[in-house]
Amino acid sequence: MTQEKIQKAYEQARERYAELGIDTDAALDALQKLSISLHCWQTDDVSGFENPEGELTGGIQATGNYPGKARNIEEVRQDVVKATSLIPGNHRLSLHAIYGDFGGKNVDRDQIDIEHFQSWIDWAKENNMKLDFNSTSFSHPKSGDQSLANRDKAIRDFWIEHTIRSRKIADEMGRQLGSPACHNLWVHDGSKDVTVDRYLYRANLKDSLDQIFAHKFANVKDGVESKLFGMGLESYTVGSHEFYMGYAVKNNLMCTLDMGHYHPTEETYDKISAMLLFTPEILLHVSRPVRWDSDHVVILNDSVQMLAQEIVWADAMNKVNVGLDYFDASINRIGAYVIGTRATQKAFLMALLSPIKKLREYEASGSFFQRLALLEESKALPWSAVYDYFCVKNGTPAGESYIGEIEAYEKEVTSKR
Ligand code: RNT
Ligand code: ZN
Repeated sequence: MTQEKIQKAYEQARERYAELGIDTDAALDALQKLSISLHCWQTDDVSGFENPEGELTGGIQATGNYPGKARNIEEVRQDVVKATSLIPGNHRLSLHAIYGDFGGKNVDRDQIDIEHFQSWIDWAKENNMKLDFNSTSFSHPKSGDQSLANRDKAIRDFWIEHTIRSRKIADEMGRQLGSPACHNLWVHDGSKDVTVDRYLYRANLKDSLDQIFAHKFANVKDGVESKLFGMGLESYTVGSHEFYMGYAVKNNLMCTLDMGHYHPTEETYDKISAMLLFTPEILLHVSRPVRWDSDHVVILNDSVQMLAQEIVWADAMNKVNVGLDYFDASINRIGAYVIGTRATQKAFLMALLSPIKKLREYEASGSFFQRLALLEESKALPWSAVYDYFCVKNGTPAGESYIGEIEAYEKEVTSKR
């Protein structure tokens, strides 16, 4: 596809959309403002730098053994730079606490501090990126099954200290980079089999969170993420959806909605308009569960499209923080980033280009056949010509042409690791 052809196709698309009263240039401006938070853990299957060879625990698992995973901080950065060069727009990077610049030293989780992330902040500045942050409860000798909800107060205190420090680091990232950092709190906490003291663990978790959030930070937006279950922890989850929904509403925090954390037929999109009435903002983990919380690479499926529609139609793009969360170790990892981020952008673009005014008119007048017909027809409008143009405008490859670039990077860089 030449630039000329892309330009021509865009002009035709613009005319077609104009017939429906849709302004493609306005949609492009809105898409340009959408900063997606790329999850650093796709580069190395959630290994981090404390003990890259160690086991991933905490009820989550990365499956696959594709060669070329990042082994250290330089390689993570190099891969993120490569991925973002193939994704149009300006994006954020979400770090986990195990990705600190520890300089070969053993820094325990209750000892992490700003100094271990200063080089990330400097790197982010140089690369024109903003940062988000996550405390890390898994893959540690004190992880156990319940982290912040553990029966043992010493264990809870350890994770409380870790999480407060994580939020402090996020605050400094937000301050230095001039954009509040989202801090996401996801901890594993459950049990494998029938549990009788369910109230006790939840009371423990609530108390731990109260201590954590008693500390106020001006440059952090706090999200709390629920989960349906963890692997090996199938019978009981302390931090269930009801638990965190209640906690977030009471404490004016964001709920983090991970698309893999609900029942298989339960859709995330329908939670947006309900939650925004009761919580300040939302943090999203765009993901793709296949039969379970499998964290497959995001694709342009119905769930992601409907999620984007809900956000756009609720006029909530400035209240929803879009982050990704998947870790596929079975395919080229940089390719995984590029596919998932571009798919997320496409979903938002389609939503921004939907004939919502007309759809609302149909709905208000009870014209339901017409509403469904227009929804169906709008799926096939030439949004991809608009996306190609968006890519060219941002100096990134349009269409499938990024495949060759990732193959070249694999040949020159990742296959030699
Ligand atoms: C796990 C949660 C959590 C993690 C990351 C690594 O089920 O989705 O968000 O995937 O923090
Ligand atoms: Zn998640």
